[in-house]
This record gives sequence, C-alpha cells and structure tokens, in this order.
Amino acid sequence: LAAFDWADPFRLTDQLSEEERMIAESARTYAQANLAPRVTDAYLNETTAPEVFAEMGEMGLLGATIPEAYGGLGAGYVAYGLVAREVERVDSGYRSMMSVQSSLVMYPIHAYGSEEQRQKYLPGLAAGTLIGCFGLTEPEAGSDPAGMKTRAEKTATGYRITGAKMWISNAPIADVFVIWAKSDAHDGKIRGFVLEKGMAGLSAPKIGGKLSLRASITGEIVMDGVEVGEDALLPGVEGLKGPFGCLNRARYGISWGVMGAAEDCWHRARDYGLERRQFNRPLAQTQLFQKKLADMQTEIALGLQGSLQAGRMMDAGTCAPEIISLIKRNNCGKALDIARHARDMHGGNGIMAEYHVMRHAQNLETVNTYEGTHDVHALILGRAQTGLQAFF
Ligand code: TGC
Ligand code: FAD
Repeated sequence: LAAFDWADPFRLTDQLSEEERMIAESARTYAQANLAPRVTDAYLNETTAPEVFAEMGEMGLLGATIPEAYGGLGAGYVAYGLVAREVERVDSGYRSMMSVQSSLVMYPIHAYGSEEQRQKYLPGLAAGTLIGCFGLTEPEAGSDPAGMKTRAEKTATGYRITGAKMWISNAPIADVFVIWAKSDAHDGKIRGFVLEKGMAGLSAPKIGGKLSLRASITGEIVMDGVEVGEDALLPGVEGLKGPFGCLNRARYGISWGVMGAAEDCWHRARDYGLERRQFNRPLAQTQLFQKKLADMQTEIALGLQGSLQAGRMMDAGTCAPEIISLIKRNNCGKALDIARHARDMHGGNGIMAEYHVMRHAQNLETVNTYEGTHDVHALILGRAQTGLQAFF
C-alpha cells in the first residue's frame, strides 16, 4: 500500500519545483520566526508594525512575480501563492499587508505604469522601504465599484482629484497611493493615479475599532482637490478592467492564503484533541471530533489543489477570472467554516488569544468579504453559466 501523508494527502510538495519549495520554505521560516511571536500583541493592541514591510522586502516576499530588474523575484504565481499561504498561516492581516503591496500596488505600476513610474516606485516597494495602498472602494461603492464618485478634473498641468475611499488596507502608513477615479478628460472612464504621502489635500485617517484583521491597519483616503501632474496617471489602462486586473492577482493569492490560516486551525484542533481528555479518553478519540478533522483535511487538500492548478494556469496565461472567483469564494468560505469549528473544538480555551483559532476566525470574516464578497463571486459564477447577470 502506498503511504498516506495525513498532513499533505495529495503530496502538494511533490508537485512544486525546487525553486517554489525554496521560496515557500524561506517564507515559512520568516513568518514563524518573525511574525508569529508578535501577532498576539499586535492583534490585541490593534497595532501594525510598519517595519514588517522592510523585513518582508529583505526576504524577497514583496512583488514575487515582478521582474528582478525592478527589485522583484521574477518568480511565478505558484510561488506567490505559496508565500501568501505561509504568511496567512500566522495571520490574515500580515498576508493582507503583503498582498496589497504585491498585487494591488506593484502589479498595476508594473503592468499599467510608464517606465519612469516603474523606476521611481518599484524598487522601493519591493524593498519595503516604501509602503503602498490601493483605493477602489468608497463609502457608497463597495460591491459595485462602477458607482464610484471620486473624480479627476483636468487642469493645465495634470489633474485635480476629489473624493473619498473607504476601508483601505495600509492607507494610514502608506507612502504610495494607487487610486481609481472617473476622469473628465477620458469621457468619465475610470483611470488609475499614483499619489504620494504629503500631497496637499491628501489624508488617510485610521479606521479604529475593527474586531477583525486587527494586525493590519485600515484607513480612509480623503482627497480634497489633490493636484497632480500628468505623470501621476497610469497610462496603460482605462475602465474597470484596470482595478480588476489587480484584483484577479490578489484574489488568487487570497485563495492560497486562507488555506494557510485553515491549516493552522486544523493542526491546532488536532493537537488539542490529542492532548485534551474528557470522559477518560482524548477528545480526538470521539467520532464527532474525528469527523470534523476529516472534513478539515478534505476541504484543505482539495482547496490547495484548486489553487495550485489556478496558479499553473496563471503562469501559462490560461486562467479565466471566473476560475479565480471559484477558488477565492470556495477557499474563503471553507476556511471560515474550519476556523469556526476549530474554535468550537477548543471549548472555552478556544476564545483565548493564546490558542489563536478565534483570531483566525475573526480575520476570515473580513477575508470572506473583501476582494468581492462570497455572494458577489457566486453571482459572477452564476452569470458565467447562465448568461444572465443578477447583480441588478
Ligand atoms: P462588468 O460589466 O462585469 O465588467 C466591467 C469591465 O471590467 C471587466 N472585468 C474584468 N477584467 C479583468 N478581470 C476581471 N475579473 C474582470 N471583471 C470584469 C469587464 O470585462 C468589463 O470590461 P470592459 O472593457 O467591457 O468595460 O462589471 P460590473 O460593474 O457589472 O461588475 C460587477 C462585479 C460584481 C463583477 C464587480 O464589480 C465586482 O467584482 N465587485 C466586487 C468589488 C471588489 O472586489 N472590490 C475589491 C476592492 S479592493 C479590496 O478589497 C482589497 S482588500 C486587500 C487586502 O487587504 O488583502
Ligand atoms: P456591500 O457591497 O454593501 O455589500 C453588503 C452585503 O450585500 C454583502 O453581503 C454583499 O454580498 C451583498 N450584496 C451586494 N450586492 C449584492 C447583489 N447585487 N446581490 C446580492 N447581494 C449583494 N477596498 C479597497 O479598495 N482597498 C483595500 O485595500 C481594501 N481593504 C479592506 C480591508 C478591510 C478590513 C475591509 C473590511 C474591506 C476592505 N476593502 C478594501 C473593501 C472591500 O473590498 C469591501 O468591503 C467589499 O468589496 C464589500 O463592499 P461593502 O463593504 O461596501 O459591502
């Protein structure tokens, strides 16, 4: 009989290249040695350490898919996903910080930016000496970003940008702001602009009091007639496909990331069940406990295979956005369910920070909502198979 590896049933590791294994291993080493020891304090005190960006940069974890000429790793999307999995194994907030920087700031500057913009921003973002954020969502435009009110008016030398963005990861500590606005000079089409900290009229107040993703700072972006030059416009894209092109990458990374958080919950629940005894036997020797562990193992093993195949398709240029909706939606929903079960399996201890599972569950509430809610991705998949759009 072939041997069964309970922790890696489909032998994911054997399906990776040597380079991918090395990148995953170094991300894991960094995350366990540097992020895990600080996460509980960061979460309880709602503090984000900006130096995490420089540390990640030093480890090569920012902009994994960006060419080396701009400071990236020049690796593929599977490697990027593996990094997300290792970082989110510790906390979804740290993965958020990393994926906004990589997929939502470095990617659009590389894919849609001018050569000057690439040279100006990408090396610092890759090193983590610059921190980036991505402003799409507004107070009245979340699932429906086409409803945004932010406007760019043409001026003699560039644009004047007015509007407000809401729920923006990294914003209060950001140096570089990729924001999306409807531009008068382009028939009201959505265009991307790169703003910089310190510009007159630009502020990014913190949104305090979140009960989820507390290790990742979130803010508003307020743009009160921010004047920028023509060089702030991302020249290479117009329309919603600009921000969606970035979201495809980030959503894909999230599908791996949440599996890392789910694995952490699964392993902790298993360890706890083997240690904790009730009714004169380990909890892990009860049928209900084992069924829950089997469900976790199954969903994680299948979810990881889905993300791996999507990553291979991304690297081959054959991954349709609907595939990303499928894995983002499914893996987030399953991870949230696994984290809630793991909390329950820890009994009273499960509510304590030192057991980590409730923190994951709280975080995954956000991850299930941002980058397209669970239901919005169902509507994308429903549209793709019926030809009928049910958004409005
Ligand atoms: P729709 O008519 O479907 O499309 C409008 C235009 O966009 C193009 N497009 C895409 N292009 C590339 N990739 C995709 N995934 C695309 N989806 C759409 C489409 O081809 C079309 O192009 P064109 O040239 O014909 O104009 O647009 P709609 O307005 O009906 O959209 C509906 C819907 C629900 C699909 C969409 O708006 C949606 O996905 N809503 C969810 C919003 C969302 O995900 N927001 C995320 C904000 S950022 C964030 O949450 C960061 S958290 C990060 C962290 O901390 O980790
Ligand atoms: P809404 O769109 O108001 O949705 C509320 C509910 O209605 C959901 O259940 C939704 O599924 C449902 N719903 C909406 N439309 C329909 C429909 N047509 N049919 C059926 N049900 C529907 N955004 C950024 O741009 N940049 C960031 O960095 C960023 N970071 C974030 C960090 C955090 C911590 C959070 C919480 C959010 C972040 N977001 C960011 C915003 C995030 O993308 C939005 O919250 C998300 O897209 C949902 O929008 P909304 O909150 O306005 O909810």
